[in-house]
Amino acid sequence: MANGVHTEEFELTMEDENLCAGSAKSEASLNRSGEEDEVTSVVSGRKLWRLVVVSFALLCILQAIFSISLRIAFRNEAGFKNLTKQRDELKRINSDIEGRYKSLTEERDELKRINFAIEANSENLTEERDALKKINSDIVASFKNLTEERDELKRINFDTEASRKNLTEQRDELERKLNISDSQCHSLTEESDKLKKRLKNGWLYFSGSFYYISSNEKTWQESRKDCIQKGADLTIINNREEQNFIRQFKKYLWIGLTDIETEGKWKWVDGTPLTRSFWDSKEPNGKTLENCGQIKNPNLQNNWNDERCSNTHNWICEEKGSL
Ligand code: MMA
Ligand code: CA
Repeated sequence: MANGVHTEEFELTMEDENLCAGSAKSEASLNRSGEEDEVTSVVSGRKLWRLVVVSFALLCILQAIFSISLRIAFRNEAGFKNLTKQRDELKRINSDIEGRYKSLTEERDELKRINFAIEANSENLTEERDALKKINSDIVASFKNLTEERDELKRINFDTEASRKNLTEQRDELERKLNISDSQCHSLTEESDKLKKRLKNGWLYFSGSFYYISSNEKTWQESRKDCIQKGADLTIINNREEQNFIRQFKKYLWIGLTDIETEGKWKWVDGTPLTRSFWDSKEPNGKTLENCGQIKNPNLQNNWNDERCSNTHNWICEEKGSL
């Protein structure tokens, strides 16, 4: 189609050129047929002719331009439609852009307003920031002081705790000692009272023991019962010193010695067998009739006698103890 258009255009151009060439040939033949005397009229005719030719040429040129314009216009009709379409599309795009522009403008204005507000607040915020910085600085300083104070208090508390623990231990120790002392004091007081009472009631002290000598007479069994009732028992003689101590009272006295269980097998009232004895020279002689021990002749160093248990005599009790 494009080639067809070009061919048509070329033919028209050639036609125009032939027309113009024909005009030029006519002008040349007129020039050749003119007379000298008819110069003026010829000149005028030539001028007119030239005018005609020029006008015709101009008309040719205009026709050519017109034809070309028509061809171009015709050829561009589709392009025109396309351009219209593009224009509409561009219009639509432009409308969109305008919408967006409007929206952006509004957003810009909003941002300007916000920016303005921010700028307005910026100064206040800066002041507040500086104030907060100062407050923060004060808090940091205060925190440091408090931390130091806390550490100092911790140290003091630690010392106090150690001191308290030490004091508590000392107190407990003193209380323990005091309790012991109390207990000992109580015990000693009781002991003292007991001893005072004993001494007041005629008890005698000798070498780690208290002795009681009866003022009446009883059988051996009743005598022993009395001693036990007094918290003591009939006397056990362990050595010469004790023997002499008892001998000095110059009385016949039941002592805590018996062979009542087995004849001849003498035992003390605490169950221990007799090992150190102070029998009179002919004693013991009572066999199964005399089964209870007795201090008899005070003038003799060895003065024990076996005696009938049912006889009545004074007796001597003994209880271990100290002053
Ligand atoms: C009493 C009695 C005896 C003792 C003789 C010693 C007469 O009996 O005490 O036990 O052996 O005296 O003479
Ligand atoms: Ca005897």
